Amino acid sequence: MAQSIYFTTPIYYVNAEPHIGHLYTTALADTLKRFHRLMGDECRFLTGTDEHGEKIAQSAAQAQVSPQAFVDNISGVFRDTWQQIHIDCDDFIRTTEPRHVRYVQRILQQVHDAGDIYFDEYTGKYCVGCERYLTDSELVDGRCPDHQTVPNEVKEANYFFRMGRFQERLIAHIEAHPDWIRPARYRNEVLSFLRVPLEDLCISRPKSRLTWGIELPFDDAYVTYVWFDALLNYISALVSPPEGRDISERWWPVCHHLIAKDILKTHAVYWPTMLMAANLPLPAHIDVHGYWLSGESKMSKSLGNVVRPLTFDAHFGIENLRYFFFREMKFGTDAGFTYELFIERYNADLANGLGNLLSRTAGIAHRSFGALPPKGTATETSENIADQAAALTAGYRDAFEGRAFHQAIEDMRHLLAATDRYINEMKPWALAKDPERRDDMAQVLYTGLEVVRILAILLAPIMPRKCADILAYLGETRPLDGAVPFAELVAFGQLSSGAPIDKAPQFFPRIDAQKWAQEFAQQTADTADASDTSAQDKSALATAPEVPRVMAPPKPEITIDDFAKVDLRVGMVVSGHEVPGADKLVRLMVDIGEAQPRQVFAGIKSHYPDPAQWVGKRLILVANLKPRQMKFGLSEGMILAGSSVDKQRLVVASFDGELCGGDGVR
Ligand code: ME8
Repeated sequence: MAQSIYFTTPIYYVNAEPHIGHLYTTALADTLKRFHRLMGDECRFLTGTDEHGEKIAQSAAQAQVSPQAFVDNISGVFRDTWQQIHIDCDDFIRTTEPRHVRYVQRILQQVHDAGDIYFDEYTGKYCVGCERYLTDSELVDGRCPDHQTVPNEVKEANYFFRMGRFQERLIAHIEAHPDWIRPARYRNEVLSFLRVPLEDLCISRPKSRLTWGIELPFDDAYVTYVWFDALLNYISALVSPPEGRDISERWWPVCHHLIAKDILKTHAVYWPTMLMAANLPLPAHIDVHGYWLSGESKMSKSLGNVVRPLTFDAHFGIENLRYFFFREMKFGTDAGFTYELFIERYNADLANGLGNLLSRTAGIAHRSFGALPPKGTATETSENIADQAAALTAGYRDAFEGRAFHQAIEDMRHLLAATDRYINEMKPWALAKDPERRDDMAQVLYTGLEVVRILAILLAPIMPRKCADILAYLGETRPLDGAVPFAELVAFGQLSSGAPIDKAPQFFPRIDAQKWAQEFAQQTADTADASDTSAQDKSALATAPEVPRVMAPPKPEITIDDFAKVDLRVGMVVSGHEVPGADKLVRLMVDIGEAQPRQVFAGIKSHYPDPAQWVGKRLILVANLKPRQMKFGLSEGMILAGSSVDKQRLVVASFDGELCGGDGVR
């Protein structure tokens, strides 16, 4: 029977731009939605941004813009990033949207009326990174283990949610639903946390200290605080969806939360008790994954060791990273990301594995038949391969539903290896020379190509566009949306023999590991003492060796008055965008202190492929250059840049120190 499932990702803080840790959970939701669609189920997928609180207010202050301008910008970067890499979400919620604010106030009032919110004075240790109080037992050497900072002692009169009142009910729920929190280790962690009495939860901040939040409906001197605000997004988005009418009854009870272990407590303790207080059903599942590590530590914006999705996409293709994610991370445990490991896995599994199987079989089929080969007469080995494929497809649903992606991929790799062995034994390239063995040759090629067809269907939720291209090449055009039953799609023996095929394109070209190793070594040396903490986004920082300079003759002399006519301003980039259809241009929105940021088209794309990398940076803008109407829109200024010493790259001009945004430059 078809199921309905509502997948949610965390809504991400907008104090910094997305990195591949955020991408993992988002790609997970996207993959699960596509997988369930393939199975004929119906899904809804929500993601979004978490925009209130102390840490966002601090980041906005640092960037010298209003919190609203700041969150508009970074939330836009999240949304644009997901769009550019084809994340298929049904809704994107922002906690600053009126639909969300309304709902939070409604629930706060309801829980207050029921007597589960009270006013009291409290002293506690607050971690701004986690946006919550930490208990002494959570601290390691007096520091937050995730952010490695010493929490602030806060003493304040505030509103509290009677979380403790729901402790027994929560324990009973977890015990009655063994797979409510998955994998089991996180369920056990929550149960052990619940062995000690649960403290009530502080849910407010006085406006005298923080205004950047949602006002309490029963006390306008206070705003509600991060978690009571943020968690409700999962329902507020359903109550007022983009489609219009309330769809919460249909989708809320079938909700699967996807989160990493950093927010387990908030999702498995705060959230269900809030729902109990509001008389709402609990979500169906909480699926918890581990961390992507960079070296020894969690990849995180506060530690600065991040890789940006769009930068990765520009160099290696985002779908290849999605494959790496699912192959490398055993769901629930941590996994390491390095470019080197990615390249190794890509070359082994995709370039030499799937890609090579496809190109070697399709190449001979194209030359010998000009078409997909006939089935030929089955052999014992080919039947074994067909049986192995049948076992794989039969176990696929359980593997994905049990979040055993890495296992499913390992089984796929075994099938691929068995098929490769068969091809090596049968040597179809030699059979092609013998007219009497045409049937044998057809049979081997058919088996190889049929395995590719089946694997491309199984991998389509993970690499949707790449697999769609492979399937189209193999003449498999049936939709992967449940219209054709899954079992029918993947039954062995459906390759359309006789359909013409072209020479196979290179679906997975090999990555030159040595070339990249040199590049990484060079960049590590160049960035060893760089103060920019994003320096570890290595591929964004490609530099080239120094070569002697040749100077062009100076232009005719000008006076200081001539120079004074050029109005140079310090501008802060508030957002950076791709320009569809333009190879060289990026679109930057630059704030120089006017009512609206300026739109500037800059020809820096080939040197700086990720336009979002400029957000928050200060550049020099020629502010009184006559605006230029371009094919893509009006360009209202020009940013200063020069050539690198080797003349190979463009380097955007910046300052040796912080400057005041909007000020003139002399
Ligand atoms: O916690 N490895 O937002 P956030 C794996 N706003 N996943 C990672 C990761 C890593 N290194 N880094 C980030 C918040 N993530 C709150 C959530 S929900 C009502 C409010 C992913 O921006 C992972 O999904 O800190 C993690 O749970 C989430 O980003 C934290 O995002």
